[in-house]
Amino acid sequence: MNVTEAMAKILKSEGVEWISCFPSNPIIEAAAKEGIRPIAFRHERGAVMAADGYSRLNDRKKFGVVAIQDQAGAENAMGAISQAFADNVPILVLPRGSSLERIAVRPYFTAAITYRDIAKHVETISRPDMVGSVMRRAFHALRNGRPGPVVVEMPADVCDQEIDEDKIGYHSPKVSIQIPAASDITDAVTTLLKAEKPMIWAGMGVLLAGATEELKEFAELTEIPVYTSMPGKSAIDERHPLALGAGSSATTLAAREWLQSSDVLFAVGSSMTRTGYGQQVPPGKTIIHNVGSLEDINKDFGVHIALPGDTKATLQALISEVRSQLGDAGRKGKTDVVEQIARTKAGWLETWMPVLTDDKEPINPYRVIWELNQNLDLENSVVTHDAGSPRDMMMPFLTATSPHSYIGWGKSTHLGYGIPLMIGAKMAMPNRFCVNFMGDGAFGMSGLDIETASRSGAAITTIVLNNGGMATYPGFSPTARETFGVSHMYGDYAKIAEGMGATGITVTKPSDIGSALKEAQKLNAEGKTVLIDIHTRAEDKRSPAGFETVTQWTRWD
Ligand SMILES: Cc1ncc(C[n+]2csc(CCOP(=O)(O)OP(=O)(O)O)c2C)c(N)n1
Ligand SMILES: [Mg+2]
Repeated sequence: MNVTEAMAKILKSEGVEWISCFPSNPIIEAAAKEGIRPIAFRHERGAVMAADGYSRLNDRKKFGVVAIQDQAGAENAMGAISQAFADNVPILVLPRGSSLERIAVRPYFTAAITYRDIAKHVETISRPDMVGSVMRRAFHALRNGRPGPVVVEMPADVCDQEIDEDKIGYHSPKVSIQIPAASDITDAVTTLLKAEKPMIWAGMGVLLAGATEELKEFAELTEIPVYTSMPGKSAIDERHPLALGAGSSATTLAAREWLQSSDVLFAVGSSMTRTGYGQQVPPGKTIIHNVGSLEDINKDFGVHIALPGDTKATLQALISEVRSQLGDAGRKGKTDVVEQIARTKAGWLETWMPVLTDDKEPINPYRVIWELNQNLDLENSVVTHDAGSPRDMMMPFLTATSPHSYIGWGKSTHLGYGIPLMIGAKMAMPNRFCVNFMGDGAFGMSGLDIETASRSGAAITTIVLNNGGMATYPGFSPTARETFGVSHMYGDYAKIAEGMGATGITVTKPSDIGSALKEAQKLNAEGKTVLIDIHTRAEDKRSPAGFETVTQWTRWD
């Protein structure tokens, strides 16, 4: 067998069931021969984004694998790999490489060099007998330490060479669980129980560690409310009385209030990265920080008690410490935190109800979110936003229920991620209704992968908020916009979807959104991909700030 075939055998032995790809790379054929299904996307970025979606829902037990060609293919994939890197998502990227003698010769693009800044681990197979050790390091990096893209570049001359099966020498790496020091666990619990107004900041690490039950139990035992970061959304059921909500730069009023006034913040399963796509943490708080990657502790904040280690094991240790300090019931029912949250939530929702239930035309995008909450079986769905205003409108208002019922993503937020991300999600959870919520600008970045969804049978639903422009930038470049039409665009997206084998539904009346969503769920269950083109207006209101409206334009006026 040759080195490429040896790699396919290793992938098979690691339980890889499918790979996303864009031809050509001989691993596609070798994988197919091993019974690993290749799904070709319309663009390398889409293939990477789908691998990302698959990994996010598999909690580091299975990984998205993506195969692409050298040069143009490897160059084209960079945006999506950068996004997976920014969000700490473990994917295996397999770019074909040139023959070894071209690696340092201009203008050849060498992924193993250029990807170093956007990958957790990068390696080239530079000799046939290295395939086993390179792949061992790759799977170790996927399973252990900070998650992130892992790249194995496959030089053409090396990968075409023969290798005896008994020389592959692959060893499958296991997960190593690390736990914080016992004295730090005791200090953390003592500090949290003494605090005046503690809160929990839960990140994606809670989901990846499969620690959502432990998070709930710890919050209930201590009556400490839980905020989730954008990637952490769905780590707690947002109907839970201790749930404050999730945040990008927008969030719920309850979350904002707690973030402002809490004295002790316990970050769990979160890198606590300062980002414009997240809530800010005001100075002066005592910070307790759990995360798997030690290098994230003291990165953006001075941390008082560091709990580096596996998030599930850490929460379990904290739960037993609370029990040993307070007894089995903890302090359940002994604080008025639940009432405080309920009061804030009720007042906030009351002010937002006219927006959420707005029945004017063109449709208010918040009304679409309201209808999603009413018409989806939320526990059995996976919902995601896209870059720009769809993200900030969804974050406070779409109710995440079961773990992974929502995918919050984006630290550089690549427009158009939503469609391929949902194809990957559907591959991971074929029985869930997978829906992405994007603007018409975002559609332009990945719209042709609707055809990938139709062709592959990964039946997803795409909602396009068709406002004919970019509401994300209301006052942006007035001369360029008014004189030259920059940021205006048009399209009959339902018709485009029909041309790609999907069902297109156009909605212009708020009262028709619910039935369109029901129809989409029925069609997806029958294996048919759906696009709902909703004629919306630009909407600038963001939670929890005021209701000021800046944007006056809309194409449908
Ligand atoms: C690849 C990429 N380029 C640029 C951006 C910056 N960006 C964020 S939102 C946005 C406009 C989105 O327009 P649309 O999808 O129509 O949503 P709307 O603003 O109208 O709600 C742009 C250009 C981005 N996120 N990703
Ligand atoms: Mg738009």
